[in-house]
Amino acid sequence: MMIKEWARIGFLDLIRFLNLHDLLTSVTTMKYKEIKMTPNKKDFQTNKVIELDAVVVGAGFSGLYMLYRLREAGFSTRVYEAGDGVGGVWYWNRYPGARCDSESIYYNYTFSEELLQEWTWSTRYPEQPEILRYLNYVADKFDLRRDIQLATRITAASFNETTNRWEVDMDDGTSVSAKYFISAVGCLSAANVPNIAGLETFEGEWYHTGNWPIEEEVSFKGKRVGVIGTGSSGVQSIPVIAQEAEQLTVFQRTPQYSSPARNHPYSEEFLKQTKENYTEIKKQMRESLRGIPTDRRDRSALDDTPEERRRVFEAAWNKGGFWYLNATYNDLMVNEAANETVAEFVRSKIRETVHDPAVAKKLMPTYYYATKRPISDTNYYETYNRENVVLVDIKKTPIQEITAKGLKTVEAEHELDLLVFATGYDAMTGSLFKMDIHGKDGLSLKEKWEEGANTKTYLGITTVGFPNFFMITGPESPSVLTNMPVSIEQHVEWIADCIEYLRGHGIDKIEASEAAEKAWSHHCKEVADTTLYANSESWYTASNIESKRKPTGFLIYLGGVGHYRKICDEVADKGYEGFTLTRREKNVSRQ
Ligand code: N01
Repeated sequence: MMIKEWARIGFLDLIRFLNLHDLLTSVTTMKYKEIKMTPNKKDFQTNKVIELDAVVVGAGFSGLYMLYRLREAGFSTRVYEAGDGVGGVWYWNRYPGARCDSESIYYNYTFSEELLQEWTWSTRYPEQPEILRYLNYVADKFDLRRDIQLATRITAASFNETTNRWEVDMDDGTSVSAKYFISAVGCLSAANVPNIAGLETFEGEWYHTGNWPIEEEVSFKGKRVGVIGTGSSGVQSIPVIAQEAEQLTVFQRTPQYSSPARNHPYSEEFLKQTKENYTEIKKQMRESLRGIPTDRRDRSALDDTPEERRRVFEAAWNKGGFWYLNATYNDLMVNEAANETVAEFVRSKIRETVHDPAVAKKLMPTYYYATKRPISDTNYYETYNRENVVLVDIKKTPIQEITAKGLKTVEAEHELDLLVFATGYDAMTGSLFKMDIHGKDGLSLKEKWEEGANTKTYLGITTVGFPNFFMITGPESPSVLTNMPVSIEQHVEWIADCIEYLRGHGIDKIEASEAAEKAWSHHCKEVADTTLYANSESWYTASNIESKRKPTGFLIYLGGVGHYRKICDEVADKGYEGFTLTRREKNVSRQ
């Protein structure tokens, strides 16, 4: 099936076909009761129960905008953030070489024309400190900090069926009550340090890329450094570490498809043109497949001759960034033979770049292109030509243990002073599971999603059994396969509009219907099953986490940003089709 055909799959038709209309918007009456809080549901400093309209978890891209939208609409809202500063993943990911692989002019909020005009990015692919500065600028510009509580982790949240409110507990012992509980935890924020025997005996320093020290400067100078993992974080950090370390040993389990980012400063003229055209750029981003206005050629890779194909791939390679390579043909992810053409193109580049043929061979992936997230790099493959860099294939010679002096594979012991875990995240659900979330009848989110979240959400925003709970970029939404700020803005706006609708219609409780959830999950799976992504062995399917090794299926909706937006809008236009809305008898609004 061609990608353009995905757009024809009508989710709402499916709902109609399954006769879900009768289940929709079943309005029951229920007397709104006074909130009864257990004694510990208090702020211990003031000894008062804090009652809010909404609690938002996390102060990254999602949490900041959610706060802004809800506050603008007059809802009392508080954001809780575990970090000491705003920024979410951009606060924690301070590893060397950390930068964004979406182009900066697209990787920003678009909701404020003033902000678009005021902020100027320095380079095409911005580094972590610049993105963090941007998010801090946003927090200040919109006066968001007064409603953000930093250094506070939400540990638990439970839905009180008598009050139809969430009771939310923090790690400082305080609790609040909120009508709406909104997750803005991000998809990739629960760091995964694999359970390798002996780590506690290691006498050197060790760090995870996603939890890089904040105050302390990590120096690689004169050190023997090991990096485990060659995903985006490994591929970005390896070339930078190699320049400083005395010796760098890379422990690679699976090679990656990576293309050069070709990062560069923006010219003043380009930035001026961009700012003048943001209205059109924004429209293209919102209607696109992946949230970036790249023109995906509506042509099969197999319709071109090998020479013509090579020319097309070369042009994309030279433009820089994997998004361009992905956009070369419309069937790279749905046709094995087409996929092999781009896979072989990248392998040919590795062959050309890496001097030692044995090392080049180790670096060549053999799985379908982009079924692990592709990467944009700066001098990644070139780094293996350096004399101080060694590549160890730990699929062939697995890691046995970490010792006091370094890391032992079945073949050799590698002495190390510093070890970097670039081993990724418990993605999509890991951060949600860090909180003990309970819905109706005490149902725990962890238990509900024990076998994978991929079969149990409605629109990737809500899940049955957890009323008044919303997830920004949750499992089964387009999220991480798109330019994130675009998907984040769409979710935040949809959730804010929904909450305003509930207030306007005197509705106390919103919950997805089982039938709608089933239909949505079925739709997500049927779209994924038409693609090569269904074969993915990566965090896309949670197969990187030992405890989740059971195949969970694909966790992301592949229908595309524009198409997904239409579905969500149609659901809202039809009075929140697929949801059960419970009206309160008396209009005792707390909002
Ligand atoms: O993590 P990953 P990441 N023993 O899961 C290996 C986003 N991101 O932090 O492939 C040995 O991709 C694992 O091997 P394998 C982006 O979406 C964006 O790099 O499972 N090795 C793999 O090589 C990205 O996709 C930016 O066989 C082990 C690596 O560790 C996502 O975050 C920058 C292992 C993990 O790769 C995650 O990227 C950075 C073990 N036990 C990240 N366990 C931007 O540019 C895992 N590995 C925006």
